[in-house]
Amino acid sequence: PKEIFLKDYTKPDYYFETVDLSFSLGEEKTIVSSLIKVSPRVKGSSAPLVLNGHDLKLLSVKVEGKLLKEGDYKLDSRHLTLPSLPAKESFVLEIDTEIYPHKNTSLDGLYKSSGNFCTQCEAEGFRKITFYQDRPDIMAKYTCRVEADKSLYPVLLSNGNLISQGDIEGGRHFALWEDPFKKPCYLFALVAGQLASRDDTFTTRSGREVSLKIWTPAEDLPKTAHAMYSLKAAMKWDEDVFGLEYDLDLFNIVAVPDFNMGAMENKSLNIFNSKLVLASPETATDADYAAILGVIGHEYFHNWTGNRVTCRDWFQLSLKEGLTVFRDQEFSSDMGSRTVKRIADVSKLRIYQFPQDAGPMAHPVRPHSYIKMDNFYTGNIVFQSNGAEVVRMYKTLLGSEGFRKGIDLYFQRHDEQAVTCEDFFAAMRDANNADFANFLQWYSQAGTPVVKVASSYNAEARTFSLKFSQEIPPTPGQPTKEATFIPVVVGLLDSNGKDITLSSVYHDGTLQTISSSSTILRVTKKEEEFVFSDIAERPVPSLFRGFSAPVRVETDLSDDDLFFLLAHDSDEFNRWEAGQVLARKLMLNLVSDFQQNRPLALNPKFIQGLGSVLSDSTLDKEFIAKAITLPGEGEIMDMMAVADPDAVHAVRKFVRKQLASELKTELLKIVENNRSTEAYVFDHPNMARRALKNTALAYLTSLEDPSYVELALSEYKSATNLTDQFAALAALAQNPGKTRDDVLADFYNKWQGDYLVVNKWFLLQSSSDIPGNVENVKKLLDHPAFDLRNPNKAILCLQTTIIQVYSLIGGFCGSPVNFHAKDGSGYKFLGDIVVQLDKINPQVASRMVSAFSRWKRYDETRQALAKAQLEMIMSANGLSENVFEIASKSLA
Ligand code: BAL
Ligand code: ZN
Repeated sequence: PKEIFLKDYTKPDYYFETVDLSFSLGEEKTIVSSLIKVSPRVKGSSAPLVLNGHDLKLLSVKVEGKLLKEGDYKLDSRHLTLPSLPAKESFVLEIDTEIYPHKNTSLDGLYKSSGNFCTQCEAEGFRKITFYQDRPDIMAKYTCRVEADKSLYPVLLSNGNLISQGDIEGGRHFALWEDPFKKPCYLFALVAGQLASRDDTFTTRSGREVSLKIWTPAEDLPKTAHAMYSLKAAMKWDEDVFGLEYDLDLFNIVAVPDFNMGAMENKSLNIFNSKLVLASPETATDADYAAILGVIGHEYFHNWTGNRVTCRDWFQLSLKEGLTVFRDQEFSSDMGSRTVKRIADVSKLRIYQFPQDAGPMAHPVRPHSYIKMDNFYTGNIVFQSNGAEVVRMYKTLLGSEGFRKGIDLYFQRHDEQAVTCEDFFAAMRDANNADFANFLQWYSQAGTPVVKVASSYNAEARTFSLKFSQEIPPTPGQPTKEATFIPVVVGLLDSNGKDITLSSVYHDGTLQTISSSSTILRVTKKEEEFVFSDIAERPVPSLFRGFSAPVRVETDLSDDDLFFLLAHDSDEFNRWEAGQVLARKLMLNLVSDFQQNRPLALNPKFIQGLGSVLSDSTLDKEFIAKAITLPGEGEIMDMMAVADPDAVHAVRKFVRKQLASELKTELLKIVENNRSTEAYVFDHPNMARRALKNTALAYLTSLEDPSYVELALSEYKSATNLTDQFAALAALAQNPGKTRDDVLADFYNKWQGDYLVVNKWFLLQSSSDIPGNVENVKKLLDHPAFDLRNPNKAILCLQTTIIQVYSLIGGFCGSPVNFHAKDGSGYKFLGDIVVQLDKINPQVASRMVSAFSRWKRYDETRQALAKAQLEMIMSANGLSENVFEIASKSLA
């Protein structure tokens, strides 16, 4: 496989001005005709035109209407090369290809999902549809004619506006679509099938009436109300916050059961994995509702950040994704609780991004090279969170107004262009005349910076000093790193826990006056000091408020300081953070006790600290739920020199049970006081109430006390929505035994007709930490609702395959104690699955194989077992480039 480098980027020799596509969809084959107006970048160019193409049968090529003979072009398994072309300002190229969507299980290009045709072209799927310059800097205006059997595919959709439609002979019909905006081919989309729509309208602030349609199978339409609400909220929010209006008269969303990603932002025809569209109180949880809001927003926001202005090349992916993830985070924050959303996003960063940045797949926000671009889409929903943090730092440094000025200039300069991360940086800088020092390092250096902070108070001089040192650990191909620009938002607490009004800070020979309770320190060097003056007593510093930079922080704060911050910090995020730092320290110490066979004992001050948060009625309920949730096992393992899944698991379980036992009276009160028999409402107060109640219930049930098990069973039975019902099920499923088995069986019986709910049932079991769970997961593979093992069924009925692979296999890898089982059973299970799955869907297989990537973090026995599986995978016949890249880099 060939590695592609950013440094090798060259402009295309030919541009495409217009593209007229025509699809004749059929059961056995589909004919794709394209007519492209081509113009050389340099007049009179004699460069060959190289087109990408994969799994295509070429039927014919014409240039200026003249049919080319076999010797007139070169065809290999990945390219069609036209060596001699007319020396004209522009010419017409026509290509006919034949493709087989019903056999396409990669879900990349044109494929069938539950009997309907649909497409996924990002990053490089368009080359599986027709020969094309499949790169984002080729932006053209498209028309698309779709023709199909009318009874099988009554709905025919593509990008832009519907120009005409009608019946043709043989029971077929057609629709002609025209997209007035230039776009790269990765934003092309086509859908054909038996679909019904929920219809609504949105009037933009300049008075354009936009028709909104959400397409699903007719029986699912009642479950699209929340998606429609989310879309309209997103449209309004983008106008209010960024002044960005929708630019066409029609916006379509289609939900399909088989989709590699969460969703896709194709121009005016977003395609979604159905789990991110369909919701009803009985079949979706609060988390699903929140995810739908965020992802509908995300894809809609791409219309400007991604579609109107796109990436010059795939190395710039963060230009659109980092920015759009940031925008969807802000949208969700404004629709709910800002602190809780920030906590959730930072947790994801710690669970997914930081470990990746410390492993063999570490890459900068803008990578230098890749083998398979798909491998940068590292989660089916969550990805590019580092890129979003970089965008957030611009906002932190510039403030909301300055950030908005930068965004305005970005669109003023680059509308309908394909640009780079530097272009975004330059717009932010120029609009604000800002000094961003060495900020650009964030784009080119991999790895998570480690920032150490030492504090000292000088009572005589009434000064308080903060000394920072930063270091970025080595990553593959980058042994040494430069300092980067780290914005540190700081406040100082007095002995009453109140913010001190800061008056001035001395740094680098200059004295800066301030008059506020928090300030931003610009840390740009490997080591530097900031000294606050006029500080009457030793303060407790609150550092990196709101998580102002995506770094790992090590401070000299004592446990007492951290308990003080947990109790008093005016920055709610940092209250949570103080509790997490304490929990991590405490758990790491207990891990060492466990490893040395010392008895485990939980610090009573920690119990007391969390107890006070638990009973503080002034706090937001969802915040309390987050604050009493312990850091995950992965986070603790991430801090160890040699990760020990068994010890970490035992310790986390121990701490949870201790907390539950000591705080049971308060926890029980919480469960009792936060029930509701009212109809389900998706709003922050109700979600917060449910989150707190269900967190408390899980704690209590972990005690395995019959009265609490009874309580959870009664919550399960009396629940009026899936959030409460599923939470009670999950609480009960913690403890192996008959109650667990019975309640899981009951849940399946109730929901077997709804594949999205069944999916959650799979995930709950596969990610379970009950001992020896690999055997249960193997049994689930043979469950009638799961069919990866049967390749024929997998192809015919992808619906129950790809979504469930994420749940069943991905879920299993998310349970450290079972995936890393010392006998190697978890590794063997995954190794076998990856080889099978790679033949069906390489993109999903490569996401699964990533679970092996940090094998060197474990003890020698586990290392040997994991390495053997990676080697077995590498030796498999016909390995995809996707899996090859991850497996080979992991072994390197
Ligand atoms: N552009 C890939 C899908 C997404 O950003 O949601
Ligand atoms: Zn996106």
